[in-house]
Amino acid sequence: MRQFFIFLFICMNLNFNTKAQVVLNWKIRHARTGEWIDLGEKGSVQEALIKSGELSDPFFGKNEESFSWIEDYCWEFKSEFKYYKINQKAVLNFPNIDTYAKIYVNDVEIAETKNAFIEYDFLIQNYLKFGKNEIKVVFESPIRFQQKHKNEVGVKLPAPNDVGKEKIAPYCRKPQYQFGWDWSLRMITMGFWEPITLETIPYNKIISTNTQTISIEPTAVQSFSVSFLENINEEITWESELFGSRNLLLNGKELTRKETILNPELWWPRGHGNQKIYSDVWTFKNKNGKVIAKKTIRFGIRKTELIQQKDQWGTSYEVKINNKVIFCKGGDYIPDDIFPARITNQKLKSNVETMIESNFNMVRIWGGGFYATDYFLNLCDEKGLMVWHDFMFACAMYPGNEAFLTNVKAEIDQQIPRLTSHPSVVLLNGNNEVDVAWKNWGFQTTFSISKDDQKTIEQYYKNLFLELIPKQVSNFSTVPYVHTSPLSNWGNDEYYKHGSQHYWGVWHGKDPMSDFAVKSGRFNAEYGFQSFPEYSTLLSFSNESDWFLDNEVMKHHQKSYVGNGMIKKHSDLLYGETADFSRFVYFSQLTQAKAVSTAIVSHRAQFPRVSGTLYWQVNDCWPAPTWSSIDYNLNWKALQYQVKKDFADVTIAQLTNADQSEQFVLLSELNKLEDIQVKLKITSKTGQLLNEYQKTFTVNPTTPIKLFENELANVQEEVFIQFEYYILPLIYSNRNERTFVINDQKKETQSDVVLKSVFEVETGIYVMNFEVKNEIAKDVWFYSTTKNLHYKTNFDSYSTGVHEVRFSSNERVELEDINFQFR
Ligand code: BMA
Repeated sequence: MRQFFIFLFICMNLNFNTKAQVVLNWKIRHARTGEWIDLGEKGSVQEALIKSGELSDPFFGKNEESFSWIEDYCWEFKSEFKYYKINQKAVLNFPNIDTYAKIYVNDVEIAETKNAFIEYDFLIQNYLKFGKNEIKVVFESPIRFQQKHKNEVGVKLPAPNDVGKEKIAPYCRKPQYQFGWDWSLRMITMGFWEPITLETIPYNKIISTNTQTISIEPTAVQSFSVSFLENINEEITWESELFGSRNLLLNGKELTRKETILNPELWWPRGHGNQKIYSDVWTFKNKNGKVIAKKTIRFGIRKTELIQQKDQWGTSYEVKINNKVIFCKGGDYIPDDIFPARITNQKLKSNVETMIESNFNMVRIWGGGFYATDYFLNLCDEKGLMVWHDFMFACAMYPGNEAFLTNVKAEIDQQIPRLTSHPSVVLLNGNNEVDVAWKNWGFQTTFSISKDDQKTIEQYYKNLFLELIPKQVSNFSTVPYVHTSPLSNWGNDEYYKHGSQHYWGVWHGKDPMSDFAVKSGRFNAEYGFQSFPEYSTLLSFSNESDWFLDNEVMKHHQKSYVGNGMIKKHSDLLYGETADFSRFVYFSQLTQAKAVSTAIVSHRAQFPRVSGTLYWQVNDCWPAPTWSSIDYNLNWKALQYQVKKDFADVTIAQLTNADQSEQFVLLSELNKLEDIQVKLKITSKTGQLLNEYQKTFTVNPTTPIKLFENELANVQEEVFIQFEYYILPLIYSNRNERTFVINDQKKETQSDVVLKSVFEVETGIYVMNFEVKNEIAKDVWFYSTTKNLHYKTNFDSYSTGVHEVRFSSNERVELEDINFQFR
C-alpha cells in the first residue's frame, strides 16, 4: 500500500513536470535577519518587504526614507522545485535580471549578470537532478558593485539626477530614474520584472526574430531573420505560410531570407491610413523532416525616414512615413511604476487607449527608464501610434570604455531587432539630453573635470553614441537613428531654427507662460508644466491635514528643484491667489492645461516649419505633483482633456500670438482639402444671445484659418463663445463643438452649478444632467473621489441653462458620487 502511494506521488510530480514550462517561485533571504521571506513569481526585494509587512507603502508620507538601507545590502533569492525530465534540454529563461547577480543551479555557478536590459537563456540540463532542485540568484548591491568597479572606467562621470551619496547611475545598466529623478522617488530595486521560467525543449529554441522593411517601391521587399539558442550545422527547411518553403544551409545560429511582396498594403500612422499587420507562421525542419521550432510572427510594411536638411527656416527634423511627412503629435512616456514588476498589461493598455482617444499619433519612450515591452508595442502597431524610442541613457555622461561598450552591445543587439520589428517604431534616439547637458549644463566646472578627463568623456560619447549604437542600428534595422535629443538647446533665438528641441524656458528658466507660443523649435520633443493630481490620488499619499504647500509630505513629493512655487506663481497669475488647497489643486491643473495648450496650438499652426509636438510627460511612476497628464492612478488631469481637444485631427483652438493677443484658428490634418462649416454663437455672461455668424472654409493641413477675427475684435466684455463645426456634409455625425470664454475676468463668478440627474443609458455609460444658474460656469471639472469615472469631455465652460455630459464607469454611479469645481 505504502509503495502504491509513493508510486502515485511520483506520477503526480511527473505529471506536473510534463508541462513544457515551469514558472519558478522565489523566496528571499532577509539581509539583516537571515529569515526567508516570500516574493512569489516576480518582483524586487522592496516589494517582498512590503508584502511581508516589514515596510509600508513607500509612496505614503515620507515612507520612501525607510527603504533607503536596502540598496546597500546583498540579497539572496532561491527557488526550490521538483524536476524529473532530466534527459531533455532545459532552458532557464530570465526576461531580465535587475542587475548585478550570480546565478547558481544546485550550487554550481552558471552565470554572472550586469545588465537589466538583457534577456538571458541558459541551457541547464547538465546541472539538474532528478527530484528536488534549487536555483539561487545572489544579487549584489549596485552601490557596492560600483564601489568596486567604477574606477575601471577611468573618469568620474557627472550624474546630477542620482541623489545617492555616490553618483553611480551612469555606470549601471539599470533604469536611471530609480536613482532619483525630478518626478521620481529613489528606489534601487533588485529582482525580476517578469516571471522566470524553466522550459524543456525538444530540439532548439528561437530566441529572437527580426523583420525589416527594405523598400516599399516599386514592390515591397521585407527581410526576415530568426536566431536560435544553439548552433545548427545542417540544411534547414524554413516553411512560411505566406511565402512558401526555402531550404537554407545553416552554420551558426541565424537564418535570413528576403521576400518581395506585390501590391503591399502599407502600415500607416493613425489618421493617415490603415494599420495593416501581416501575420505568418514559420516552421523550421531539419533534413529528416523533424520540427526544430515553430513561431507565429506579425509584421508591417512601412518606410520610415528622418529628414534633416537645410531649408528656408534653418534645419528641418521631419518624420516621413511611406514618403509622406507626418506632423507628429503626442507626448513623452516614462516608466509606469517605480517597481517595473508591478506594471500590468491593463495599465499599459489603458494608457495606450488614452493616447489614442487623445488623438496622439506618436509617443516617445524616454531614455531614463526601460525599453518598451512587446505587449505595449503590439498595441501601438495595431492603433497606428508611432513610437520614437530612446536608448536607455539620460541626463548624465556615460562610460565608453571597452567593458562598458561590450555590455551595451549585448543589450542593443537584442533590443534593436526586437523594437524595430514593430512597424510602429519609426525613430531611434541615442540618448536623452546627454549632448545638450555636456555642452550647456556646466558639468565641466560643477564637477571640476580636468581637461584630460573632458577629452576622455568626449571620446566616450563618440564611442557609444556616434559609433557603436549607429553601427548596430544599421546592422539590424532600417529605422533612422539620431544620436541625441534635443539637437538644439533652448534659450537663444538661433536654436529654435534647427532640429529637435526640448523647451524648458518657462519651468527651468523664468520665461513668461506666453513664451510657449513663441519659442518653438522645428520638432518640439519636450516642453511642459507641472500640476497636482486629483484628490483621491492626493489621499493615497497624504492626509487631508497635509494639504498645504509648505507641508513636509507635499515638499517630499515635489522632486523638482524648481519646487511648488513655480506652479503657484503661474496659477496665481492666471486664476488669482487662493488659500484653499483643493482650489489650488484645481487651478494647478488649469494652469498646466493652459501652458501646454499654448505650445501645442502654436506648434500645429506652424506646420510645416514645425513638424512635431510631444509634451512632457504623459504618465507617472508614483503619485506626486509632476508634469504628467494622467496621474499614477490613471485619473485624467485637465491637461489630458485639453490635449484631446487640441490634438483632434480637425479642431478649433485658441492661438496665442507673439504680442500675447489671442485668436481662434481652424486647424486640420485631413489628407485632402475639405469644406468645413463653422457657426459661431456669442452669448453674454448671463446667457443672452448677442450674435451669431456662419461661414464655410476650405482647409488644408498647412494653413491654419483665422476665424471671425473682426467679429470677435469688437467684443469687449467677458462672453461665452461656442463654435459648432461640421466637416461637410451637414450631418449630425460630422458635428463638433468647442467652447471658450473670452475677455476672461479671472474673478470668481456668481454662477451656480446644480447636479440634476444621472442615468445609465447603456451598460457602463452614463448621462448626467446639470444646470448652470446666474452666469457662465467656467472650466467645470467633474470628478469623483470614490468611483472611477471617465468623461468624454471635461473642464469645459457652460452658458446658463441645462446641460448634459457623458461618462463611463465600471461601477454603479449615483449623483452623490460626483463632485465638481468651477470658477
Ligand atoms: C527633461 C526630461 C527629464 C526631466 C524633465 C523635467 O529634460 O528629459 O529628464 O524629468 O525634463 O525636468
